Amino acid sequence: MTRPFRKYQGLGNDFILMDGRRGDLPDYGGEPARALCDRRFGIGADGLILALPPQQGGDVRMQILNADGSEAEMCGNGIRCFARFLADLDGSEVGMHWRVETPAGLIIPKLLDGDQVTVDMGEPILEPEGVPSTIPAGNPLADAELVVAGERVKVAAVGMGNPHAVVEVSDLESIDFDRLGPALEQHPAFPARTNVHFVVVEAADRLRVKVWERGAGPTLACGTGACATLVATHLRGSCGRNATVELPGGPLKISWDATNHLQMAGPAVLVFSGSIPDQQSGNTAQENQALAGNDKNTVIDCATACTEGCQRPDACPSAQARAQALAFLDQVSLDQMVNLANNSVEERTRRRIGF
Ligand code: ZDR
Repeated sequence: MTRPFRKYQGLGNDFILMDGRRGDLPDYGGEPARALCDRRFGIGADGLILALPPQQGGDVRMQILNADGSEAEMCGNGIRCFARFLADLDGSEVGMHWRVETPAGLIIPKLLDGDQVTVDMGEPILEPEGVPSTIPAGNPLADAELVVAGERVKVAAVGMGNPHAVVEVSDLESIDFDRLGPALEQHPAFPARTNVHFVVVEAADRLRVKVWERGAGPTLACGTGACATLVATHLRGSCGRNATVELPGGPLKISWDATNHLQMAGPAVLVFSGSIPDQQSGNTAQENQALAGNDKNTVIDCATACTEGCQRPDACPSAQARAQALAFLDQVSLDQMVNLANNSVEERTRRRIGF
């Protein structure tokens, strides 16, 4: 068996996307995601994003797995790709929006013309515990000088559901990016690790950023990071509330609106589609079901998931179907059943021979 996937990119931040809205995807967390994202032995991507059944009244749930197999709470470029992916699958038109459940809360992407998608990214998190970071709370920005790989660096901590460290520099070329990036990603001041952004403020409405992503290393763009960078530089007084954030992969438009929400606009583009052999996937449906704690909203295919015993004895979909059939049989006489069967045979025969 194979499973279909599509690959999308937003400013060169690239993702494998898979549709599991019917609840039929295995768990790809950890090694399976890492293997699929591998650029030599796999499809190659900065992350794997799954569309899953909603659990909290949204339209759909998004799971984001980094290239190292770890799970992220949010992904700005990824959610634009996610919207384009759903639109391509479902034939959605410009103006369509989705209420997407993420571990960072409900995020709403909306289709614009061409390849553009706009996203209400929600409110920034400034309290260090929420980022999470041990940098002491500020007023309101938490920033402090940290020793990173032997250098003293002024770092601001901002959350967009996922953690970000923002470092203002005067020149992106002269920083020791390959040393400072991973050292800051793993710095003890960020207990859940962090995405790292080095920023030059070129004008009050233009920032230039270099990104070291948690779980993926250097990437060409970061949507949540562009928002966090605007928040940090604005609160330091060096930038306005609206800016073009120039990333290695291209520009994102970010604005911090009067309702304290960050709005992001940028492209999302289909690269190619394909299918993978099923053995590259993670847990079986059975293992998944056990992990999901027998969530009653999950669709179960009893024929494949329950071969070694019922996976959901307290609400078995197969038993429910049998009970419905028995109730139906109770209400219908033998003659009615024979007529029903004859009619349906007749109907199918007519259809086959084109009457
Ligand atoms: C940077 C990112 N791709 C985006 O566009 O927001 C987010 C991906 C997730 C990130 N690597 C993390 O928080 O672990």
